[in-house]
Amino acid sequence: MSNHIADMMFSKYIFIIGANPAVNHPVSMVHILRAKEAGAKIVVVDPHFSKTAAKADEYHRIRSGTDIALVYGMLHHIIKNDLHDKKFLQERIYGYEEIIKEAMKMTPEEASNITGIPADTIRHIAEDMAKAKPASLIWNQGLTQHTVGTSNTRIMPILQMFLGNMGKNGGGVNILRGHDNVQGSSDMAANPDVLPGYYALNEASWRHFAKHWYVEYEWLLSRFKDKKMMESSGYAHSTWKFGVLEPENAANNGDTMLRALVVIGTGMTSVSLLDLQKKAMDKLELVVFIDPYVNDLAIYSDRDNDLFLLPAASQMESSGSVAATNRSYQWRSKVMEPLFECKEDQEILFEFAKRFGFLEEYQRSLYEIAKKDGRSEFIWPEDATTELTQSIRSIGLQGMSPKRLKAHQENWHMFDKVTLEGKGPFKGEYYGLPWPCWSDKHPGTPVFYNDTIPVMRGGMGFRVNWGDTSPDGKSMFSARSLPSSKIAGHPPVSAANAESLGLKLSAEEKKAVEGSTYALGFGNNILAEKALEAGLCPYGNGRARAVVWNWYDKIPLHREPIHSVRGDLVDKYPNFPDKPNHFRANIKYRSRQIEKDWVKEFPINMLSGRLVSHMGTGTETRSAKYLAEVHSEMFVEIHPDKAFELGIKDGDMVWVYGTMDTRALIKAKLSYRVDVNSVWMPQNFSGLDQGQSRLDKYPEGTAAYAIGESANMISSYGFDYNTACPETKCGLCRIEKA
Ligand SMILES: Nc1nc2c(c(=O)[nH]1)N[C@H]1C(S)=C(S)[C@@H](COP(=O)(O)OP(=O)(O)OC[C@H]3O[C@@H](n4cnc5c(=O)[nH]c(N)nc54)[C@H](O)[C@@H]3O)O[C@H]1N2
Ligand SMILES: Nc1nc2c(c(=O)[nH]1)N[C@H]1C(S)=C(S)[C@@H](COP(=O)(O)OP(=O)(O)OC[C@H]3O[C@@H](n4cnc5c(=O)[nH]c(N)nc54)[C@H](O)[C@@H]3O)O[C@H]1N2
Ligand SMILES: [Mo]
Repeated sequence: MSNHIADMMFSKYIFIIGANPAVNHPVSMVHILRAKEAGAKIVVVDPHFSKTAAKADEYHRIRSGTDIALVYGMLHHIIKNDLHDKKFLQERIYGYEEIIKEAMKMTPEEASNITGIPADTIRHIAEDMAKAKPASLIWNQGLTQHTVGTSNTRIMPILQMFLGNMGKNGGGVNILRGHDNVQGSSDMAANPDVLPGYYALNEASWRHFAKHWYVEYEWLLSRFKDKKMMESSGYAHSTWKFGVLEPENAANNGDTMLRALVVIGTGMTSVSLLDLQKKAMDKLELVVFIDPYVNDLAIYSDRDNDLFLLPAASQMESSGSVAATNRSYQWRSKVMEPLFECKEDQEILFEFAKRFGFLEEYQRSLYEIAKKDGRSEFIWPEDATTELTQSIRSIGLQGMSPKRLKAHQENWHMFDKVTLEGKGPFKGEYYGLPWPCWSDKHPGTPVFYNDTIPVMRGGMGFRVNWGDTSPDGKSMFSARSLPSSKIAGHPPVSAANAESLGLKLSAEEKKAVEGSTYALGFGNNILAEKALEAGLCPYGNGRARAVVWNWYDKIPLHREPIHSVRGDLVDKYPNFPDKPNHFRANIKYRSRQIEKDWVKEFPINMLSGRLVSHMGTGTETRSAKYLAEVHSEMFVEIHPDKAFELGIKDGDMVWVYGTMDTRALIKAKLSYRVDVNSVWMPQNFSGLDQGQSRLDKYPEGTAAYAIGESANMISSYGFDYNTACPETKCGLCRIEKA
């Protein structure tokens, strides 16, 4: 999220595309509605008439998976009418000319053909948004769960850059994050292709963390089969099953098949192709679930041994730092001690490390941090927070500390609710020190990429992360400077360039930072602090890349979903070529798309989303009596015309057939919220396996109060080309009365 939620008070126009905050982010929705009361226009683009759409000034129905075509259609009109911010593009963006070329190809008429939104409406949205200054853009899972998910998340900031809406209050790209602390878990590297803080999987990063963890690099290396595996992405949440079921993938995994699975903090039935997941689980030698509840996937298992449920403490029974959707870190206090035999997650992991024989190395940094403080025992979670804030410098967590975070938590009343600015002793700080927070004096950064304020007020340009020049020899530095410095665009600060950037280091300081960069420091924060003193942002002042030269799609391109309801467009806008070794699995794209005429056999587009009373898989909320009562049954929304055609009445049970030889038994709910070619269902149910109840698989006394078919039993095959996020926001199905 580039801005923050209350910052929408400054917006004149809020474009919500692929998000439904009225249901999924009710608190954010309050801010959006306040902005509306203050005069902002709310526009929703969604294939489903959502509750957010019901509160909007305008709602436009889009065919799912076609948002890129919509944005190019809008850009076509914006560029033709000279409504784009040329100065912003020229000074701060690399490769925008390529976007212009592509936009000129996508007339609003062609965009209309692809998206289903009338061409005049596309022109009207484009014009209104361009003229509203500033406009905010909100998205969420409606954009990410597609083969083109990453391209979606690139085209939206590109739109905002063309409109000059980045780096401004009331503008920006505002991705409403999912779970509590999902921002924190991605900062901590819940992703298999990075180290914490998004450090690349390479030797320099491993050596950096080896220092902060007080272990030898060689010891870390010895934990892997070889250096290549140490520097390769792991299996993803969505691809591990292929590492069990498809022997060909062993070649991507150090020549072995997966043999064990440990699940900690995910419900699992949330991942597409649930049937394959179940088959993979039953083939493993060992399966462990670490969860406060009976994990949803566990009850799908037919195995009768080597499956363990380890009871984890809940968030109420643990404490620590968590990151909010706007990059603010907050301290969370324990409400109660863990009940019965459950243990906090870290205690379970410590027990694992002990049995694996590396507890001493695992905890060493905690003891070292305690030692520096004159203690012989470490304090959890304070010392762990110190470790992570000191080591994660790439995104600037080093200015945070348990002390600072706790002080913010204890003084909520001292912060402005709209601007996040502190008062009294917190004057000059922003609530939760939204990263980057470069030093213990830095205030945090409430709005990304604002280069019109000094760095010590949260100013910065774009990060310089891909070298100083592009392959075609263009500078990757901004043409502008921050008001705190005369130097325009510049590289990330390092020991090697400190002097040329005007940083003043004593001989002693030079020695202390030798060979280091702002991101690879250890033991001191000299480079970042000297950069701040010189008015510079430690990570450089660069240009955003509209062209990503090292990716298959160098600019975002519309590609039809693998299972497209518009079969007539799949050759004109083909999906990606198949991708070998994608998070260790060989993944099909185009070959699957042309395997057959999918839409002939499965003529209905399948959408899924969420219910306000349930969370994720529903594991937790369907185990809460009152919430289970609010929505107690799985359902599928079908347009009345389609239902009539299929002989289905409201409340009938129907079989929904997916494209992977699976089906689900679900209650039909007739609704105009979907168009005639689409159905919508919540993702929050599981416990029913293609018509068969799994209730008897719960250990005694633990069964959920409500169960239902999982949408992911019938979701289609398809994964984002960069992240492997499952394509659960479109896909095809066929419906028959049961
Ligand atoms: N009550 C509740 N709140 C939650 C959750 C929950 O399960 N329950 N889950 C949390 C989590 S983990 C997350 S990530 C967030 C998710 O929050 P959201 O992303 O808001 O959730 P969804 O309802 O899955 O999807 C949002 C909208 O995208 C639309 N959509 C689908 N396909 C497309 C498309 O191709 N283009 C466009 N423009 N729109 C499309 C859907 O119709 C839907 O209305 O919610 C969080 N909050
Ligand atoms: N069809 C379809 N599928 C989807 C989506 C969709 O829109 N449509 N959305 C996707 C998205 S965005 C998401 S985020 C996923 C949601 O997917 P999940 O993250 O899989 O869903 P949750 O049910 O929230 O799972 C959290 C699990 O962690 C457990 N848990 C809670 N607190 C703790 C704790 O402190 N420690 C431990 N160890 N465990 C804990 C809970 O009991 C639960 O089992 O679903 C994805 N799948
Ligand atoms: Mo999510």
